[in-house]
Order: sequence, then structure tokens, then C-alpha cells
Amino acid sequence: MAYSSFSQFIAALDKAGELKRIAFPVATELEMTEIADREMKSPGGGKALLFEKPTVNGVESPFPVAINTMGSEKRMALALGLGKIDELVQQMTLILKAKPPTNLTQAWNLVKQGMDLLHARPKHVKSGPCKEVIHLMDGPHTADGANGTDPTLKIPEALLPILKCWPQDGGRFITFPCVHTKDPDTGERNMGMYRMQVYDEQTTGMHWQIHKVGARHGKRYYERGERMPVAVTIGGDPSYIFAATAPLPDGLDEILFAGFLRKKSVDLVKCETIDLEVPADVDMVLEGYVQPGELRAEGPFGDHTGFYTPVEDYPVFHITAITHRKNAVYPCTIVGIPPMEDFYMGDASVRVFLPVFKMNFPEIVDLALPAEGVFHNLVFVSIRKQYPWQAYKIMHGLWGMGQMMFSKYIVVVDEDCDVHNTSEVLFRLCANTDPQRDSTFVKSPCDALDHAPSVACIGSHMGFDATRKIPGEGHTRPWPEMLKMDAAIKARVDSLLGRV
Ligand SMILES: Cc1cc2nc3c(=O)[nH]c(=O)nc-3n(C[C@H](O)[C@H](O)[C@H](O)COP(=O)(O)O)c2cc1C
Ligand SMILES: [Mn+2]
Repeated sequence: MAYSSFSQFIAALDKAGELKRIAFPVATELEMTEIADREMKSPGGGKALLFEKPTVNGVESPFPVAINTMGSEKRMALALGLGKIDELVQQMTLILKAKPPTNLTQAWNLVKQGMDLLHARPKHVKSGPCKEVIHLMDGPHTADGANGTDPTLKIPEALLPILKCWPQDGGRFITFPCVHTKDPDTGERNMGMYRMQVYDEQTTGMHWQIHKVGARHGKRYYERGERMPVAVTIGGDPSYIFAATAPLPDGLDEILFAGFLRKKSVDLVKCETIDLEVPADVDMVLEGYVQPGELRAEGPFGDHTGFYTPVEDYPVFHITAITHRKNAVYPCTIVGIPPMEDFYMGDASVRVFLPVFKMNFPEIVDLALPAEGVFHNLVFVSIRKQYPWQAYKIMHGLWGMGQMMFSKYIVVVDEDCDVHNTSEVLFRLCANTDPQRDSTFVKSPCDALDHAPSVACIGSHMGFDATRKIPGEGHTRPWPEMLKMDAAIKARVDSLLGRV
């Protein structure tokens, strides 16, 4: 099901008993983080929060702040209009396995899939709710941090309720921005989520890391010496937010993916001041440009890693227009020491793309990125092993697939191990490995946020083969059998205990 606005999603959360409204004033500076962090760390990810009276430098903003809206399995599924994420996994599997139909049921299923894919194509519309209020920002930039308060983004009637998340953050950061850019050579669209630090009323940072598609587009504009149009959307259907974070291959359009997810074409509308299109039903649009070669210090920022990322130079985003709904909501998140809201987003991504991994590597049974590894640091993968050193083939295969290149530690286990149970994986790792024989190091690009490598963005990764060893893998003794109770005894004890 598609949501026609972020507010409609909030109403759905409310109806499902998944929303807490906070009616008293709360400061966007640190206070919201403390409340949201406690909520995110409560069992199962707590509830979504709607701050109805956010204050910015002590002044109330008219835009409510929504946070932790996708921070549980149930809410992540609700965001995509599903009861369970597994429903989407089934759709992905079907599409990847689509074969010519041999009977009527199959033909009908294929037609239904075709309908779903048809919705992936966006439509072009003349206007939309995101244009209800239009501000053209043609005045000079004035840094309003001069009076000792944090700089903030302003529109004539209000301050935008952008959070300063952690005490040593370099300022306020937009944490759920969907950043729309175009490849200047091919015209291909991209929508990625890259945080934005507010510098003053009209400029922000643009934190696309070196490996991301926004950065690649930027590089081409710089090489061509052209100003780069950039549009940032906030809110709308939550599937946009999910699509912007999903690790799609470069060239696969996130707007198409969002259309597929919500089973409804995305309506695209032209920007006012730049040659880009954005979804017409979003809550806010920041239009602007990045000037080739212009860089500015960005950070520090309390990051996904649980540490502050240091100050580094990043491109600057100049805002030329802000348009918004009259009753816009400002969705955002905070990141920090796991588990946080983004774990549930990442987990959904992994599950949705598992059929793609399996298509490439049919021996893969399951895959998990445990919260402790903050996305890239730790990957558990179970396989159905057929031949010697197959675990290494899987490690190298994963290291070669898109953003899986950042996986710092990969642990491969047998198919009978539940990769979602960290304790079970550690048991296999400890029991089944001879450290020297069963590990490997590789050189690889590293996640830009990882502070451990000696040099930013490059370093080593390690793989462990924690599968049981078969002939040909250098283990020359018989492999022992793992303890297991007889099924008949288990059944008997179940019935005995059932009587108690
Ligand atoms: C809450 C959140 C914040 C993120 N912030 C950034 C960021 O500041 N910079 C960045 O490069 N990636 C960031 N990411 C990860 C990207 O959104 C993700 O890698 C995405 O797949 C990139 O899309 P692209 O391949 O189209 O560039 C963030 C992800 C989440 C969930
Ligand atoms: Mn992309």
C-alpha cells in the first residue's frame, strides 16, 4: 500500500498502537536525542515518537518531528505497507525466478507481477502537495550562528526543526534527506541518503562518501566544470526513505524501486529553480546546487559507528528554493551506539536482497548483519557446502558485490546454523576453526566511517571458514559429530512436559 504523505504513515502507526505523541515542548538540541535514544534502546525498538512542539533555539517550530518511525520489524514492514518484510522477500524471489508460464495459475501470477512492475515506472505531473508553499531563496546568505545559537535553516514563517544530535556534533544535521542527482553523461537518476550539516540559513554540507553514487555524479560535474543541480526531499511515502538507503547497484533507479515497493507509480514534479524532478507528495523539498571544487569542513558527527566521525572536507549545498506542504512533518533519525533505528532499515535491506545474493550464489542459505557490527563490520552467512574451500568463494563473492565490499569480518557457517543467533554463530566459529588454516585476509576499500584502518577508506578484511571441514580442506582427521537428541525422545519429552 502506498502512503500519500508522511502524515498518513504516522496515522497508520498511531492506529497500529506504534506511536507515542509528545505534546510538551522539547528542544531539537540534544533533548530529542536523549528521548529517542531511550526509546530505540527499549525492547524491540520501542515506539515511534512524534514531537508535536519542537523548539529550535527556544523558538517553537510549526513542523512536528517524527523519529524512530521505522525502528522495529513491525514498523519497518508497515512503512512498506506490509504485515511482514518476508512478503516482499517472496515477491523479489518470484520476480527473479520468473519463467514462461506453463499453466493458467502461473500465467495469472506473472500478470500480477507485471502489474507490480508496471507501477515501478514514474509518472510526470504538473504540480503536487510539495508545492503548497514555495520560497525562492534569492537573498544573501547570513550566518545566523553569530549570536551564539546554532545556525538553522530558515523559511520566512519558521525555523526547520533540525536536530543537533550529540553534544560534540559540529552543528545541526538533516538525518533523513533523500538526495536526488543526475549523471550528467547519461541522465540517469539517483536518490541516496547522505546527511547534511546546516552551515547557515541557506547552505549545508553534502556528505556523500567517496564510494557513493552522488559522489560519482559530483565528480563528473566537476570534471565537466559544470554546476551540479541537487534536490533534497524530506518525507512523503516512507518507501522513499527506505529506497534511498537501500544498497542498489549504481544505475538502478531508486525511484523505480520505490514505485515497485509501494505498488504505485511515483508522481514526479519539476523543481522550481533547477532541472530535476522530485516526488510530488513529499513533505519538503530543498532545491539547490553544488559548485565544482567548493569544499567545506563537515563534522564532527555522532555516527552509526557509535563514535564521532572527525571533521573532513565535503561539498557544499547551496539552497535556491524550499517548497513544502502546509502541514509538513519533519521525519528524521538519530544514529549512535547500536541498536538504533537504522539497524531495522539495514536488516530489511539485507532480507530483501537475499534473493539476489542467492541468485548469484545458490549455495547461500541465509545471511545476517548483526547489530553489533553496525552494517558492515560483521557478516554471518550460512551455506550448503559441496566442495572444498567453498566458504572462501562466498567471502570473495560477497566482497565483490556492491556495498558488501565494506564487510570487515565475514564468518561462513554450515546451513544448520542460525545466522540470526549470534551466540550459535560464535559457538561454531570457536569450535570449528583452526585460526591459521581457516582464516584469510584481503585488501579492500573500507567504509568511509570506519576509524580503525590506518588510512581512511582502505584496509584489510578478514574471513573465517567456520564450516565443518570436508576431505580436501587440509583437516586430516575424522570430523566429529555434533550432539543431537533423538527426535523420538524429544517428541516423548514434549508430551511428558505438556502434561505438567
Ligand atoms: C540514517 C542513514 C544515514 C546515512 N548517511 C550517509 C551519509 O551521510 N553519507 C553516505 O555516503 N551514506 C550514508 N548512508 C548510507 C547510504 O544512504 C547508502 O549507502 C545508500 O545505499 C547510498 O546510495 P547510493 O548507492 O545511491 O549512493 C546513510 C544511511 C542511513 C540509513
Ligand atoms: Mn543508487
